[in-house]
Amino acid sequence: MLELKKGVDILAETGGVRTIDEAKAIIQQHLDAENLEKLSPITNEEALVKIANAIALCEPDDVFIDTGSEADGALIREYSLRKGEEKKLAKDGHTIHFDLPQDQARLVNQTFYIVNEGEKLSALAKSTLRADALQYVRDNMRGIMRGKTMLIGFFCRGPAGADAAIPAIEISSSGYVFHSAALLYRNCYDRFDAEVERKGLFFTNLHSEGLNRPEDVPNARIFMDRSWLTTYSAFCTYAGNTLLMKKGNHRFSVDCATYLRPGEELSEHMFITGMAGPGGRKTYFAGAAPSGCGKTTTAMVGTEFVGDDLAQMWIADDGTVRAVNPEKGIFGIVEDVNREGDPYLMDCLRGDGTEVIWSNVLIDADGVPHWTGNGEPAPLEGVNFQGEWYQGKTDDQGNEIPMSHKNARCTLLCSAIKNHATEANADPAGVPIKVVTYSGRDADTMPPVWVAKDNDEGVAIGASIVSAATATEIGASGVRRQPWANAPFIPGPLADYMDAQFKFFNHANLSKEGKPIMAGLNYFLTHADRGSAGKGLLGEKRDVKVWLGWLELYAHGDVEAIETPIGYIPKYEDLQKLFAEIDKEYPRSLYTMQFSIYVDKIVDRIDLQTEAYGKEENLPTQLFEVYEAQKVALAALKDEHGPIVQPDQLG
Ligand code: SPV
Ligand code: MN
Repeated sequence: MLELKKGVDILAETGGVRTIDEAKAIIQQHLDAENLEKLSPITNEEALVKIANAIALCEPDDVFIDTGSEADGALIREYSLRKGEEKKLAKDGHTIHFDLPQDQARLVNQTFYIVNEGEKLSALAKSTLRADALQYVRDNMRGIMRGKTMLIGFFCRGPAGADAAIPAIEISSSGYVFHSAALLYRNCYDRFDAEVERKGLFFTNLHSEGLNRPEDVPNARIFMDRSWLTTYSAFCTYAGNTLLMKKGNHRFSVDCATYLRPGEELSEHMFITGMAGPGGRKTYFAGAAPSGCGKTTTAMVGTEFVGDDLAQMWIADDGTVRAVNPEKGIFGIVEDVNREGDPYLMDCLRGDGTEVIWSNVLIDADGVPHWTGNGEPAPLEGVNFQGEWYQGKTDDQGNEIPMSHKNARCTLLCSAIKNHATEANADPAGVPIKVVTYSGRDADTMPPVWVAKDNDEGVAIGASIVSAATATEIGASGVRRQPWANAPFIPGPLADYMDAQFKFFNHANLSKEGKPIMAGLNYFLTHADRGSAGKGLLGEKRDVKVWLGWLELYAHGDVEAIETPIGYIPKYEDLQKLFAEIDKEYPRSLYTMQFSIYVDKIVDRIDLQTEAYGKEENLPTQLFEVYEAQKVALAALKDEHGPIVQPDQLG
């Protein structure tokens, strides 16, 4: 359930502004003539009341309205440098921002949904009662911007006018957050009122870093008020905790899709990318992967890269699934980004002419950034996320401190990347999604690629993603279930979200050609887990092109596949041809290792998922039907061929 405008509006309660006249008086009092003039095109009364309340609560010294103009962008960059939030690097347009050592990733244990009494949430979500959140905001955010400037900007999460695009207000005292917002989100100052009118709602985000001291980080909170579509964030700077147009508003978008347009719209933690196929056709993919599992790299393998993190999807009148990227930039992990795996991104990071905000990498004495896994000689010393650094430096537990944090990032415009489909990313019609993929970090069970036999099985692939924990979330460890790679961002019960997935991918309005195929991807199989004496992973980053290339062909019926109980897998000869196109030998022995069906392991996985989902209330029965049918087929397969079945025993 999603009940909008239910319970106390914390911002209004703490700001004390109730009417548009009171709001106008506060605004008049705190904005200088220039900024008043800049705010004048914004006439939406609800938006003005939100802004006035934010001012009344946070008590900034002054207020700056970001119109998205070049001049305003320059002022924001200057403000960030003046405050010391960013520093210039040797290369023109490059800056470094350090988050406090305690604030290097999403603070999952300090991130809460605000709930009303009696409201049901996802079993995987942390929540706090409305009254407690109100108390926190009152105690901690009153006057938090004293001595600072409040920056206010108007954005749209998606090309203005797109069916699934949603407008958002960003309010922060951080120049870094606003500089990042300028690269990552579409400014929609000119069309904000119209977009709110069209969509019928907007999101509001309020952040302040406060004094930005390590001792304050334990008191940092990230709140999402589902009922009032407003986020609050204090005492942190890491963009995943502060630039809440990203994951904070993604959570609201999931709610809006699930409860306001169930089965008609989806909001996913997915890249969007296109692959050129035979005859110059373009086939678009949307793919989910948990944080830190190669989503950005996969997106950039496409010939028509659209976005690397989020997708807003809907069913269009022409019977296709359409997707827009709510962002226009990337906030990408830099660890292991190198020439071989990510050539276009490396051109931006090491070449001239791209504006880049680096965060939490090592800066050497010459003002050059360095990071782990870049394939370049490492400097002996410099400054990184924890201060002075030299090779071999250890922390107080005796562990070696890496050159750059595992979650160190680069922020830049997508359009800077050579294969970016900038026009497609600006089109409110979105791109037609023909292939949907789900991937995790799975060392030992699923093959590199398999296609669901129907879309119920496809939804089950999404439901069954697992991964090893990654560095993007503080406090996580071990192997975990990662439903749709979206679970951290699903506010309501998983059953509701899952039901919307089954409805969406089987929607009666989808045409035969428009209905996407759904597939699993896994780049993380290891030699050891496939009984080989070899070391490390069975595949390499460049293989991604082959897996996507095969799916592109399969989606158009240009290749045949081998049927297995879990879905369709590629034939050796087709893969061999695709590997030849990337100048790589593809021995049959490798194919056999990668695509053999490890029956017992898959059954164990199904049992794990069945048990875990069995604990959720009102789960759609289709999921259990898919699992049960697969188990029966796997048992029959094992009876016939034993526990490990090679693809040539099936073909
Ligand atoms: C992720 O962790 O999935 C990200 C970065 O995309 S964050 O903004 O922290 O969510
Ligand atoms: Mn993400």
